[in-house]
Amino acid sequence: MAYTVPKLDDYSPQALDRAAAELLRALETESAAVTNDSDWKTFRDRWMARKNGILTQLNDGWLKAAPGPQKRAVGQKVNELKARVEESVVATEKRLKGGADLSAESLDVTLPGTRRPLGAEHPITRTMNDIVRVFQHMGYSIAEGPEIETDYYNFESLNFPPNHPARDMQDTIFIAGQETKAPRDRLLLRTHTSPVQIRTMEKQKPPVRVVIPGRVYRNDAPDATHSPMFHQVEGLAVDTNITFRDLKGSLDHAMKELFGSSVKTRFRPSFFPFTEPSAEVLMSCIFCGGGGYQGTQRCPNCKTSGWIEMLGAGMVDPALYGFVGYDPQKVSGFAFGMGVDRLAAMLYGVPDLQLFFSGDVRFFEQFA
Ligand code: 2NL
Repeated sequence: MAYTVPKLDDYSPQALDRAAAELLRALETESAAVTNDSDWKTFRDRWMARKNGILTQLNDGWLKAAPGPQKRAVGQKVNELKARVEESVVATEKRLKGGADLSAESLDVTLPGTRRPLGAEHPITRTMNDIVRVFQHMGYSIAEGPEIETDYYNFESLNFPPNHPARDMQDTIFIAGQETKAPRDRLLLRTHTSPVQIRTMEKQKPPVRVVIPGRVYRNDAPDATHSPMFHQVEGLAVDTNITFRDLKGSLDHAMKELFGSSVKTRFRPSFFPFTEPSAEVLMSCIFCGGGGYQGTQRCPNCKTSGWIEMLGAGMVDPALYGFVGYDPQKVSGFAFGMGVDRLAAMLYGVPDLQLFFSGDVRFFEQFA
């Protein structure tokens, strides 16, 4: 039989407690019987509806009808019951929402689960991490920066003269609709990670030791050896008394860490707008040991030269320090940059760069 609010004839504390206990038993039983949303609404309304809900009935039937001297005690009891009813309604709803309903209709535990196959580490990511780790061990920090850059950070602050060919539309991917901006604020896709080194120097006083891995962009048609998006790791060391010997020693050490202590390095003159002097860094070929031949076969990796081009590097052009508030009389430094994609292709024997960007997990699993 469903509970109904009894009329109270006896307002003694004992009678009040008995009536309250009966009500709470009914509350508990009805709460336990609630199994779905619609049940819960009925339950809530039966107990809490302003119009003729059980709480309203308590107010009208017990409190208002109580004789003067008992009103205070009845009022306290009714308030207590009201709190218990509200609690129960909230708790019942929580039980419905929170607990997973394991009944057959909502979850068939015999169905196969959703497969979430693991991917495989990308060989470019691995190569990039391998390079970065060597410099981390030499005390370098890692920095990253935006791939959409301003003309200022990508070119101007790096000493690229206004008519340098790298600024040409042929090379650089520009963001459309920048004509209303001042030339230095116009946006483009960074063509190297060097802007991050400028940003690092702006934020941080020397000494600086930083490596920057990241994606860069050039307007090149994709083929076996080109991609409009590729990867670089650049590095920068600025301090007092940094010399070209530090550059040679650091990069020679880095190549030995990466490829084994028997590799040799060689430096030959080169040019970059942001370094003076500049050098190309070559490493003895790790495939043929530097001899140029594997048995009687010509080594395809070094094309019989015995050397592989690994990096570009140089002493930071003192003109750059002016852009970042360093004193060129007090500090000096070296910087280097290397392309990751072609190196990864050579190390993993991948004949076409486009395979790296296919997103086919079966290709990546071969190297994992
Ligand atoms: C390459 C050559 C290089 C740098 C990058 C650099 C950055 C600053 C100052 C001076 Cl902020 N230099 N970067 C220097 C020499 C070479 O990259 O062949 N990269 C793939």
